[in-house]
Parts: sequence; structure tokens; C-alpha cells
Amino acid sequence: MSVARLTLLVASLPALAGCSEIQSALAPRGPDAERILTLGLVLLVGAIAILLIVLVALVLALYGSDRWRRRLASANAVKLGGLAFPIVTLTILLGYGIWLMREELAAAVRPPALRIEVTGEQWWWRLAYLQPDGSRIAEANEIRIPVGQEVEFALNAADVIHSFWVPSLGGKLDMVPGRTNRLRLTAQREGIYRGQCAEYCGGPHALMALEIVAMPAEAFERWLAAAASPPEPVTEAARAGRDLFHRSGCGACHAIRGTEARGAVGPDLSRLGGRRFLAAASLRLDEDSIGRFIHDGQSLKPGNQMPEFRIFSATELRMLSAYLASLK
Ligand code: HEC
Ligand SMILES: [Cu+2]
Repeated sequence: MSVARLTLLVASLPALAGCSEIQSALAPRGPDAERILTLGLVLLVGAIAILLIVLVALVLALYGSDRWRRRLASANAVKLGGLAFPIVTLTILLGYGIWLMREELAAAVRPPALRIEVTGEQWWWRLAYLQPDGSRIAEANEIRIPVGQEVEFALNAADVIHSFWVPSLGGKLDMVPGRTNRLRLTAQREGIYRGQCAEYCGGPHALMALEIVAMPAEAFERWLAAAASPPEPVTEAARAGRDLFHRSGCGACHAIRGTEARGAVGPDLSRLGGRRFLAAASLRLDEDSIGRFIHDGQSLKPGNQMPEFRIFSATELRMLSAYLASLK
């Protein structure tokens, strides 16, 4: 890499950090992410201090006076620097780490305000909001949570190992087939926090992202309660789209609450129109992109598990999109 290029790269780093606030461990928006950042900074400063000490010792050993060189070569220097120092430093660090984690350990026993089950699928996120009465509300890809409340995520995987990571809110936790890992997160402010599957899971792994939308508690409750009464399509196009959806076999893989579509292979579409993105946060959602995904999904998200449907005319695609976008 040329010097000019390197300079350009280094100069653009602050700008890059600025635009990634929505997905950055350096911009914590919850207590868990804050603790991780604190620990990271303590480790960084400590590592820099130790590196400086080692460099000074190296310079003294190479170019220092005979007295310094003898001191550094003595058995005492090895015992102190090579044995006592690491044992003391690592013990202090371990104690500090455990002290820092005391909140997490305490949280594991108190009931969370809300439980959400997240299952990693190749290459999207299956969601279920667990209700106090034991029922489950299915969703996909976009997670809504009440701001300021502790949410427990029960993390599973359906096929291969995935990893759940929303850096602004907390640490990363793997999703392993056959076991449930639990993660608590609290968003301190309203906002949108982006995450990414953090374990390579094949094919379009890089296009397996998600968003957590933290909203005021009452608005969240209203949104969740509205799941019980799915909207009926009102426009002519949306009604035609609904009939086409059910005629075309989409319901074999997708579910829409309150309709005959009960498939569980692909994402639940009951409230697709209310999401900001399609296909695991890889495509901005609007009527146009829904149609494009149905027709050209394999070029937009290469390798994804939904077959392309090339059978529809432009008008039919518009009807399907109008219907799906009306589901909120
Ligand atoms: C063989 C199963 C299958 C069939 C049949 C199928 N889909 Fe899909 N669909 C999927 C899968 C799997 C995904 C997830 C793709 C991804 O993001 O990786 C998906 C994703 C989608 C999405 C984006 C959902 C989201 O949460 O972002 C839309 C919209 C969609 N399908 C519409 C349709 C329509 C309309 C039909 C019928 C014409 C249809 N699908 C038929 C499996 C299927
Ligand atoms: Cu993945």
C-alpha cells in the first residue's frame, strides 16, 4: 500500500467511526455495552503501559550503561518481571472482571420485563415474543423492545452456528443448534440499533443483519397487542395481491396471522409492511423492493433459501407488494 493511500485510510477512520454509531461498540447505548467498553479501555491502556515498559527495557538492554544491562540480565529481573508481575496483574484483572460482571450475574436470577426467542436460520432471524400467558407472537428480522426495560433473549439456531451481536447494546453470544443461550439487554434510549450475524454461517452470511428498535413502553405494548387483529387489505390492488399470494403457494413457506398461510419455512410475514428492511436488514423495504425480491431475490441476496418467482407479471408483482406492504 502506498504512503498516500495509507494516509487517506487513516484520515478517513474518524469519519467511518462517525457513520457507524448505529452499530458500534464504541457508542454504547445500554449498561452491558458500557461495561464492555470500560473493560476494553482498561485493557487497552494497561497494554499500552506494559508495551512502553518493555520497550524501555529493550532499549536499556541494547544501549544502556553496563549497570542497567547487568540489572536486566539478573535472575531477580526475570523473577520480578516474568513471574511476579504477570501473576499480580492477571489476578487483579480477573478480580476486576468478575466485579464488573456482578450485574450480569445478579440479572440471571431476576425475571426480565420481556422474553424474546431468537432463532438463527440460514440466513435470517426467526422471532417469537413470549407472552405471560404462554402464547407466542411470531415475527422476523426486526426486533422491537420497550426502552429502559430488561429484555431476555433466548438464542437458538435451527441449522448451523450463528452469533447474535448488537454492539451498541451488549456483547456477542453464539447461537448453537440444540441449546439455548440467554442474553439480557437493556436499551437506555429510544433508537435503532443494528446487529449482524457474527459467526460465518455459509452463503449470504454477510447479508444476515438485524435491527433492534427500542420504543417507548406504551407504544411497544400497543404494537404487540395489535398483533392479535391483523389488518384486512383495503385497496383493490392489495386485495388482489392477497388472493394471488394464497393462490401461488407462498403460504407453504410463509405464515400470515389470520389467514390460511401457515408455512414455517421462511419468515413470518404478518407485519412485514411495518419493518424498515427486507431479507434480514439487507434491502430497504418499500413496495418496489418487495416486488424485486420476489422476482430477483437470488441476485439481491445470492444463495438465499427462497426460490425466485419469475412467473409473475409486473402488475402481479405490484399487487403482491401492495398486499404485503399493507401488513403492519
Ligand atoms: C420454499 C419456501 C418459500 C416459498 C415457496 C416462498 N418463500 Fe418467501 N422466503 C423464503 C425464505 C427462506 C425467505 C428468507 C430469505 C432470506 O432473507 O434469507 C423468504 C423471504 C421472503 C420475503 C422477505 C421477508 C422478510 O422478512 O424480509 C418476502 C417478502 C417473501 N419471502 C415473499 C414471498 C412470496 C410473495 C412468495 C410467493 C410468491 C414466497 N415468498 C414464497 C421461503 C419461501
Ligand atoms: Cu449467520
